[in-house]
Amino acid sequence: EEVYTLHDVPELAKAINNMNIRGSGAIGICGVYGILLAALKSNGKKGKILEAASLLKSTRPTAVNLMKTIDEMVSVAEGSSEDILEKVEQKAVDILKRQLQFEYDLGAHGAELINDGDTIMTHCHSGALGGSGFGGRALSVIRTAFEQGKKIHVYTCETRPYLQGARITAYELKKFGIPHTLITDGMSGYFMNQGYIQKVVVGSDRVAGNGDLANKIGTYNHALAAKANGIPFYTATSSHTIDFLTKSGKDIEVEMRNGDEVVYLNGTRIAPEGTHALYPSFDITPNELITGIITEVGVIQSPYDKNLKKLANYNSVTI
Ligand code: RUB
Repeated sequence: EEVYTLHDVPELAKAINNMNIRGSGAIGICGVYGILLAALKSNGKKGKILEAASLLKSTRPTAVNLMKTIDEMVSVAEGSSEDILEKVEQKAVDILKRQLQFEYDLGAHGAELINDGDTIMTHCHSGALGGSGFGGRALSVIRTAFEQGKKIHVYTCETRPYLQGARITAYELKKFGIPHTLITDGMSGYFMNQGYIQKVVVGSDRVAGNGDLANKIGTYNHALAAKANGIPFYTATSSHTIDFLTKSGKDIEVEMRNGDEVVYLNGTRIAPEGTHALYPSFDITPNELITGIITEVGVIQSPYDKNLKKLANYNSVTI
């Protein structure tokens, strides 16, 4: 496992921006501890906390957990420096515990959807190194089903250009002893159509109030293939990732990363000089392609604009 030692908030912001730390749950928790770090380094100065908040929020625009956890941290930074230090530290611990609880709870709800003998496809990485460590969100569902004794198999889908499905999800599945097979982004339609896959479970970077889903680029293609082949397509998320201020997927900012990340692989140029590349880091899957949204309070189904509202006041999420 790679270990990074980060000494200050600018280093943390760079690590998030450069995708050394990635996945919505993980960067949300890094936002929390980034604010705590700013508080500790400045001995509880509100100005430094606000500065850190705005730097960290500017790193990646699509995943909403980062914005929400930072706002939660900033909201308790009131009073004397001693008060601020104490409250910010307590809040950090509370948020981490809450996220872990979400992962256990949504894992239990999601596992009910998995049958003995299922092969489940997941995309990119929504796993244990993300979130607070039990399972990320998609892997929480998979891991819980596996630990219940269901004989499952996972197709982990690699994602260009960072290859997280191979490099991180496969690593974690191996660590948990879960049987798995690695495929690449373009293969999902074939395997679904040939009857290899019974369920698709992906993570989420943001769910809009109407149920539209922002997740790693390629998710939309999988959802289309799943619909065409009658395969249930789920996203595993939590109330914290549902953004009621975002009405639909059209309102979600999709992070456009540097095309050079596509053109270079491990520092070697793999396309001709002069070839230009594009890299939208996420895509939007419209709600009608989503069979269910797995959350810590249960599996939410269509009509999402009505049914998701039940979660609106949950855990200080505001409309
Ligand atoms: C990773 C990605 C993941 C979600 C959910 O994107 O899209 O599916 O973040 O992960 P990136 P989790 O690598 O660009 O950050 O369930 O761990 O929050």
